This record gives sequence, structure tokens and C-alpha cells, in this order.
Amino acid sequence: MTVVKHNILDDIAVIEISNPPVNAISGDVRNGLLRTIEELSSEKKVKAIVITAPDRTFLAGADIKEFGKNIDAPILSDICDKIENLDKIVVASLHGTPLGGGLEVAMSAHYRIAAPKTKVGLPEVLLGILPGAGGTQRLPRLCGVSMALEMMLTGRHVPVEEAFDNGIIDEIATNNKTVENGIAYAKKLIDKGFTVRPTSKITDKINNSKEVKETIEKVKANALKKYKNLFSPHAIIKSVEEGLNLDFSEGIKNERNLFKECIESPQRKGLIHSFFAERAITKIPELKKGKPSELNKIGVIGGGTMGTGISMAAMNAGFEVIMIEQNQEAIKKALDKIDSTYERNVKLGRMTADQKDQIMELFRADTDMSVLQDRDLIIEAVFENMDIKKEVFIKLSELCNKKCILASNTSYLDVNEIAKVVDDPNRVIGLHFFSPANIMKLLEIVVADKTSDDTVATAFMLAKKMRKVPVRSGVCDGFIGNRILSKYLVGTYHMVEDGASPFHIDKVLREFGCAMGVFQVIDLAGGDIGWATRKRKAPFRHKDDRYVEIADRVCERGWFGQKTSKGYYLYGEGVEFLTPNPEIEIICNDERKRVGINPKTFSNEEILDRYIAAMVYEGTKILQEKIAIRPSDIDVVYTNGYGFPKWRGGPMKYADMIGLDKILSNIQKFSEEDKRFWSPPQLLIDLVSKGANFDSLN
Ligand code: T1G
Repeated sequence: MTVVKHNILDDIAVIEISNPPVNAISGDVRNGLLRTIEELSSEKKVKAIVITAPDRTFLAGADIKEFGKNIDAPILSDICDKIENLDKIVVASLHGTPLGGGLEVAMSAHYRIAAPKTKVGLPEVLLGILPGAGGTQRLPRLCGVSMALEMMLTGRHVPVEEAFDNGIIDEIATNNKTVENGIAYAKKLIDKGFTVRPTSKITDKINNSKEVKETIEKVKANALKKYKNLFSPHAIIKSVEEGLNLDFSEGIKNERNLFKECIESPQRKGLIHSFFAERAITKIPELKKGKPSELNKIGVIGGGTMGTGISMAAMNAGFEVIMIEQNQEAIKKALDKIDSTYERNVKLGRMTADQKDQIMELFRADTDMSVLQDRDLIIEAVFENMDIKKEVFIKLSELCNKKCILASNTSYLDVNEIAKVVDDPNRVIGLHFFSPANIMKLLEIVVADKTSDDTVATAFMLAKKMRKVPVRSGVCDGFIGNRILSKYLVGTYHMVEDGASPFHIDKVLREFGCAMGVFQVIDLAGGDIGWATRKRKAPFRHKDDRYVEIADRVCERGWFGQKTSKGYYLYGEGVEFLTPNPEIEIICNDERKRVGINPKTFSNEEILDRYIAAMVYEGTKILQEKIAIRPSDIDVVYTNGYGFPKWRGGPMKYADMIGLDKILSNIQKFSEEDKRFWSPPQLLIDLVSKGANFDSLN
């Protein structure tokens, strides 16, 4: 129930806004606030008005759910102008996370007091829009153009101390009693004879000096590189820059027009979808029933790339870690990797030497697995081979305490199969981290047939403590991410054998907004990993399945990518970034001749259509088999783990935006060439026939 209520205590009026869970500024809040402001503006005895939102946080911004719908009047920008132009002192009393429209309301007040630990920000850019209620005009007036642009282009949440030091906040309270803090501060201002102080009239930090112009030119130049695909960052800079040459009300109008352009941009749809998709991932049945068990001590089996990354992710979250390796040499190698990573952080000022020492105290390594008896969770990160993994789990099942959760970091293998060798399969789960595991946000939580709800709940709690983005996956080969990767990789090899250049394909995907092209990713991960997977799958490949051997030819030459300084691209001292390996095209032509294919030309559009079709094809099958609970989970996997552009929402959202009928007709067209690879999934046919889309399944 949304309420905007107010009380008048002597000569101070207190407005309290409540719209759980985060006091988002919905239509009801806007109407209530405007009504209250208008009522109080004519209250003679009232000398000051305090705006508060006492629940979990001060206003956390506009109600994002309203975007894309007709936003009814009054608009927040007008309400902010009314607040600023009141002839009574207006104080905003802040706590929690006043963000976006919430901070804009606060900046339209004449004075701001904030509770300790408050964090303020204008994160609209993360939603593909800009601060549309005066933020691009008022924030520079409070903290200067440089900091204002930095805040609006990063969307970061600024701690109260920094906000105070830079003029955004006028007073830091000593406690969280936001109503009392507001009243006391208003009284102090009145007693000291302070009067109204419209932010729009504060200009000392925005005189269009040479310095300000240089700042804006620098930010613009940097933005061209950093945000080359994005719309709203450039609109933000434009609104600030043009606002400096306009009077305030013209600046506000200009901001409004740019805001509308952002709202119309498909990037807004993609980024807002990602916002809610990343909040839906924890809405899974197991978390309704499961209770997380206590988690303090973690064991990691294996000190390779994944083992060291996982250990650091656990240490960064404050867990005590024991790593098991086969011998002292391997232990030394792992320890050096971990130590040098933290040493680099110290050098880059990301942590102090003391903090490094403290975090290293959480880590020790051993060759004797019996030291793992007191662990709450073990994460196995040994070589991707079923027999080796089973051997490890048999030992763990025998020596670990019966409450200890046993997790595998396998990136493809059958977790049900692994669970079969453990005394209590309820405590077995897949925790698929992404390399580098101490950096990458995504964590696929693979729920096996017998995994208990408590085990799943504990895994999601671990993810939260590690600040990971956890996505629930059922068991299948490659889970959500790698299964879809396998599909579009095979589809990509088909295109190459049919005549497309790997480098053309990568260029198209980079221009689409992907962080990297497919062949760049292969070179980064190591071609040998894919080769091992192809060999593992070979015995199970259907005789009629088309199999392209180009990648095998590359691997047979020992060209595994960055780790061998040669793959699809060349690497090394003095080698320019993205230098194609000239021998790749020769291999492709030789293979086309060998299999008798007359190469054809692929347009950018056809390359993209086939790439997207393969992803959506496999994504649909994953939904059909209930491996993923909802399409937006697949989107979260791809935007957090596979470099799919977040501003396109993810593959399933992108499919909705271009139309499932178009995807289906592409797949039907491609299936005429290869029925086995492209037979249209029933769910896709059903959705199209019903005129429905993937969003209808979220
Ligand atoms: N609108 C609608 N719902 C929101 C919301 C918002 N602004 N913010 C959060 N929620 C929902 C969220 O979906 C979830 O719902 C629940 O609240 C708890 O959120 C004019 C145009 C505030 C830091 O970008 O960053 O103002 O899943 O799980 O981890 O210029 O939410 O429970 O059903 O994230 O404690 C600008 C977005 C808007 C802030 C709290 N504001 N929110 O984090 O909880 S644009 C933002 C956040 C704007 C103006 C423009 C975070 C948080 P459910 P949560 P949390």
C-alpha cells in the first residue's frame, strides 16, 4: 500500500513516503508527493519541510516497472521544480540508497542530511537511460562537472563521506533515525537563519571555464572508445554539456528530450530486462523450502587455473580455504599464482599490504586429503575427466564429515553420474565457475536429481557471499552456457566450411556488441579444451551428424591460441591485437576442397542470423527440458559469462525483440540444408503459433 503522509510538528512539516520494498517513485508516490507539497506550500506556520522515506531505504529511484508504459503526469521533473521553488526550507533526510529519481528529489531540496552508510548515485545509465528529473543539471551544480559525469557514466553508488566532501550532502547524521535527523537539522537551519537555497541557482562549480570545457572534451573522447555501442552515456554528456550553455529551465527541457530518446532506444529494453532478470534468478523452488547450512571452511581440490581462481573467490569472501594438490611442486605453483595476484592488487592500490597478509592467512595447501575432515564445503576442480572426478568423490565421501557439501566445478560432465559414487547424493551439487573464477561474476549452480533443497540454498548463499551471479541449471551436457556454446560453435564451423572466414564472423559479432568473437574466445580458453570435448563426444556422434574437421586441423598443429602464441590469431611481443593467423584461411580452403565444398559468400546479416538462431534453438530446447527455469535465466548466463551484450538483454530477449517468427523462419530455412542440426524445437513452433514470446515464460 503506497502512502505519502505528512505531519506538522510546530513549524516543521514532515513528509513520510512508503512504497515497499525500496520506495520506488511510482505514479502513486508522484501524485501523493505533489499533492502534499501543494498543500504545505500554503501552510503559513510551516517554516521548513522535511522529506523522508523511513522504511528500507530513501527513494531508490523511479519505478522501473513503469518504463515502456505511458508514464502519467505528474512527471518527477516537474515535482522537483516545485520542491525547489517552495518559499520554505526543504530538507531531504536520507538513508540506505537514494538512487536515480530518489537523489534527484533530494537535490531539488535545499539541504540534505544523510545517515551513516548512506550511498547515493544516479545509476540510470545501467538501465540505458539518463537522470531525467534534473539530475544532469543539478548534480554538476553540487559537485562539479567532472565528478557528476563520472557518477552518471559509471552509475556507481557513492559513500556518504565522499558525497559530503564533494558538496552533494550537507550533513552526516550519527544514526539511522531519518525522521528525527531531518527535524533536528531543519530546526538547526531555521535557528541559524538559513533560508531557501535552490540548487538551480548554485553556479560556482559550473562556470563554463576552460577547465570545464577540457574536462568535457576528455570525457567525450574517452566515451567514444568506452561506450562505442551505447546510446545513453553520450546522451548524458550531451545533456550536461548543452545545459552549461542554457539557462536552468531550458537545460531541464533539453534533458527531458534526451531522456525520451533514451526511453525509445531498444537498449533501454535490453538493460531493464537484464535488471529484472538478475533479480529473478533467485526465485527458484529450492530456495522456498531449503535452509542454508553454516559455511565457514572450504576445501578446493586442484590448484590449476580454476582451483586457484575459486580459492581466491572464497578467500575474498572471507572463507578459510584448504587447497589439495598432488605434490609440493604443484602447491608452490598454485601459491605463487595466488600470491602474485594479490601482490598485483596491492601494486594497483586495490588493497593494502596488510589486507593482502590478512587474506593470505585464510589460505593453506596440503597434499593429504584427510585435512579436509572439518570442511563445510569441498569444491573439486581437477582435470575434466569422469573417472578422475569419481575417484576424488569416492575419497571425499569416505573422509569428509557427513554434513559437508561436495561440489564439482565440472563445466560439462554429468553431475548425477558423479553423485552415484557418494554415500549421500543429497549433498552433491555442481558449482560451475567461469575463468578467471576470482573475477567472473557468473556461477552456474547445477542441481542434480538427488541434490537437497538445503544444499541448493547453501550454494546460493555461497554465491551471494562471493558476490557472484548464480543461475540454477539442471543436469545436461554443458548445462546452460556451454551447451548453447557447443551448438553455435558447431553452427559456426558449418559456416566456415561453407565459405565464411573465421575473422569475418568474429568482426560481425564484435560489431553486434559481443565482447569477443567466437574464435577469439577459443584462443583465450585454449583450443585444446574444445578438442578434448570433441574427442569425448566422438563415440556418441550420430553418423549422419555433419562434422567439420577444420578446428581439429588447427589443434593437430599444436595451435591452441594464446597459450601457444598461435591459434586463429597470432600473439606475442610486437604482434598487433587481432592479427589473423594467415595459415587459417589455407587450412579452411584445403578442408573445403577435401570435402568437396564450393565456398559461398556470407553476408553480415546471414552470419548474425545463424549465430542467433543456433543460440535460441538450443536455448529453447533447454527450456523444453526444464534445464533452465525461465528464458531470462539463459539471458543472465550469456550476459554475465559469455560476453553477450547486456544492452541487447541476452539471446532470448533479443529473439523476442526481433520476433520469434523471424527466428523460426530462419531455422526452418536452415533446416532445409541440414535437418539433423536445425529441426525446429516444438516450444518455438508453439510460441509462434500462439503469437507468444519468451517473455511470456519468464
Ligand atoms: N523500481 C522498481 N522495482 C525496484 C526498483 C526500482 N527502481 N529497485 C528495486 N526494485 C525491486 C527489485 O526488482 C526487487 O524486486 C526488490 O525491489 C529488491 O531489489 C527519473 C528515470 C535499491 C540498491 O536504478 O539498484 O530513477 O525481485 O533485490 O539488493 O532519473 O534494487 O523482490 O520482486 O535489488 O537490496 C534508478 C535500482 C531508476 C536503482 C537495492 N534507480 N535498484 O538492492 O535489493 S531510474 C535504480 C537497485 C530513475 C529518474 C530515473 C537495487 C537497490 P523483487 P534488490 P537490493
